[in-house]
Amino acid sequence: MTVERSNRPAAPQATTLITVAPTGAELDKSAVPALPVTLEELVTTAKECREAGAAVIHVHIRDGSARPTLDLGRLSETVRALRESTDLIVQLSTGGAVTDPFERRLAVLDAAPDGCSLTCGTVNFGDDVFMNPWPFMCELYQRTKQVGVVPEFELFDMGHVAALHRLLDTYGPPFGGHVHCDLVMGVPGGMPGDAATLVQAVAALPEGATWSATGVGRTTLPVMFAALAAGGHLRVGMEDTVTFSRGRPVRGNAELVERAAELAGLAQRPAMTPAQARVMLGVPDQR
Ligand code: KMH
Ligand code: ZN
Repeated sequence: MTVERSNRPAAPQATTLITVAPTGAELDKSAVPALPVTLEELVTTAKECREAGAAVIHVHIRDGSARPTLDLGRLSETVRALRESTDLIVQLSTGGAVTDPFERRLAVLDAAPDGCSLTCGTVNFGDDVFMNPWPFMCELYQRTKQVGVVPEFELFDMGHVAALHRLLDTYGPPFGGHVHCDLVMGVPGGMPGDAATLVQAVAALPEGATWSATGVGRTTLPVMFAALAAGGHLRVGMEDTVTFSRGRPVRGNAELVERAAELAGLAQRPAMTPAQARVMLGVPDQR
């Protein structure tokens, strides 16, 4: 599907926003021992990633058995702990796991994060389906505005870009006043993780929007290089890739952030601080 180019996203910035997505909902701790699944592991990872150049943390949490959960008590405790131990912008996932019901995903906002993810459409997700029907998107978007949480629009496919335009046309700008998107590329069932697709998606974004990109699995590096070349920001982390280089597993999230910061520095757009990211994204200071 082709989405018409209607306008221009924001001009490239002098610095690069690095978001770390350390855990995700899909991987098993038993298969990936370096995955942070306890609150203690998550806080340690967050501190290391902040040190390495991250400004935003995209958070999925696990229960006592390391299974994905949207338990509100745990989510609230996680937001508190991350705020106490770092100045990272705390973005909770409203995507959760593919099995999470819509009501639980909406209730994530009650944990009062700085930001949340908001996926702009349903997408095949490997053998599963990640459900984001239009009424759910609308409900979630309206709630972000009511409670003052800044959404990041997750775009897995070109059709999601069109749905984002529709959402903004219908309900107006987000809380914070700024549109920031994340192109999630290379998911089996979504848009491919390559430079040509990235350029096409960026050209279709709303006027003034900023954007990050993340390439899942082996598309990590091509998407990172393409995003830097096109003036975008970066999301990295073990949610998206657990292989650092051919045959070498990721040892921890911080080395993915370090690599992203190094490449951003080489591109003459070093990593931005959380304070700079708050200004760009329209996220108010920590409450
Ligand atoms: N775990 C995926 C089904 C998000 O965080 O908002 C959804 C996901 C997107 O990770
Ligand atoms: Zn996620």
